[in-house]
Amino acid sequence: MNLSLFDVPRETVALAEGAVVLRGFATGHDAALCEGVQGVLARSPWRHMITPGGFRMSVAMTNCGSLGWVSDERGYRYAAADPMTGEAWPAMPELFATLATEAAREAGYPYFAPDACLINRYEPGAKLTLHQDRNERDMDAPIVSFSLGLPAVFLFGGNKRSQPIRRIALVNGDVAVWGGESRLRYHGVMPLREGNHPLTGACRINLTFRKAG
Ligand code: MD6
Ligand code: FE
Repeated sequence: MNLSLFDVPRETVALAEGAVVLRGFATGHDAALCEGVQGVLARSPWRHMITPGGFRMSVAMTNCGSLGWVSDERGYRYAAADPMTGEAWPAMPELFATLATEAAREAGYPYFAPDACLINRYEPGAKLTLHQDRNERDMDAPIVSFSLGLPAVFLFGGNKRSQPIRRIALVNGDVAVWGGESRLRYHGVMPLREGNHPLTGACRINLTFRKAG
């Protein structure tokens, strides 16, 4: 094995019923995942979507897979075509789907077959306010979320917005898997701190895999 300064040994951390962080799960695949992201970007570039309330999101996004998450003045939803290009979203790289299925299995969800991968880019200051993921049709399927590049502080609350919130550091290679009793928990990401990562430079990239359709 070839551990660098940025690698984390594998470990499973329970967050709540149905939710775990697989520390270091994707560390050995981080460069290949980033290459996959570059391939997606060549056809569906980063963009800052607009919230239904009319605000520009600080996180830049794109998607791959047969469905992609989109937001605009009309609301949040999944769409088969990229509204920016009018074309289908780029296909999900095989490695993405394979790793997402394997991470879900390790977390106790043996049949996860994602049809959507939302790709998020956080630059310093970018954040995701507390939200629930509720646009997917099948709430029995978990969400599988890969962190690449700079570390972030993940906010993990309860099923009501008012419940207490835990803070969890997510670093390059960590994978959060989220389902069952935890599927509708509120969560978010604190404003990203400045930094430089050998893989991604001055940003964090997050891949969240869903069964959306
Ligand atoms: C992020 N993730 O980590 C944003 N949602 O950048 C999410 O919003 C998320 O990580 C549901 C389940 C896991 C997640
Ligand atoms: Fe989310």
